[in-house]
Amino acid sequence: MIFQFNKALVLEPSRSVTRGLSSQSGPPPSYEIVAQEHADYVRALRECGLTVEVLPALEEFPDSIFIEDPALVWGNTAILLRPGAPTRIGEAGRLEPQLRQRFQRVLKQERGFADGGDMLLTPEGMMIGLSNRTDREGAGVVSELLGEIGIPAKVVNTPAGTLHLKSDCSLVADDLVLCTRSLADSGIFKDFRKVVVPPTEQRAANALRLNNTILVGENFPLTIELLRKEGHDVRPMKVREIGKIDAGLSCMSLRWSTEARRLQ
Ligand code: CIR
Repeated sequence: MIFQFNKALVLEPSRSVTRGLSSQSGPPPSYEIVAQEHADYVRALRECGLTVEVLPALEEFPDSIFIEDPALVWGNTAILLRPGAPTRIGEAGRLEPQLRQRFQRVLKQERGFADGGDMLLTPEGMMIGLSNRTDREGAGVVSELLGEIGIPAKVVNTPAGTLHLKSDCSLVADDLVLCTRSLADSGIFKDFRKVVVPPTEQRAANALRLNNTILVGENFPLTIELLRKEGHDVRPMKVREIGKIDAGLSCMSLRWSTEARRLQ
């Protein structure tokens, strides 16, 4: 059930995306190439069977293209989060009216900080990674809100130096995680089978399964091969430019199924 999606919301990249937050020292991304990568991403979502709505760009928020971070969505419910980067916290307020138009129930995190990139949904519940963006108070408040919609939550540690929990892992089947070596060794996935990304392809760990297809960065051929050997349908995606501002594939959309009721 957790890989079944029929709807997605994305936000057009703003020209200010060139000033997006980055932990890297290289050149900033080009707006034009980010826009191309984003258009390819929207096409991929549609070809995976999702109805995608594209919201207009928010120029005053350089990272607003990463719409996964200010909200969580499930079935007919949305949870507005409080993103942990000072330049991003206002994104949630801008998203609120859009979510109210589309979801019957909108809950709000009122305290602490939490980014959607730190939330990994599994068939057993939500793993919430503590990181520089998600603090213990925020994780606690989000756990309570998830409890209101019947999703149990478990708070885990994100490896030091990693932006988000999902920068280092993705669930690609009910019992199979794609992750970095440090997360594989951390014990948080002891009940899952694991595909560990090669050391040269750390960023491949942020993949995205949509229905029966897994989107993976095209610059990660070894990981693509490992997943195909597991029998998965993999669609390589261009992510080099958004990678310059620490992003991957899950962060550019909010995805849900209007049919979702219970986790299992
Ligand atoms: C940021 O630092 O917030 C953005 N430059 C990247 C956010 C990526 N989000 C995600 O992986 N969920």
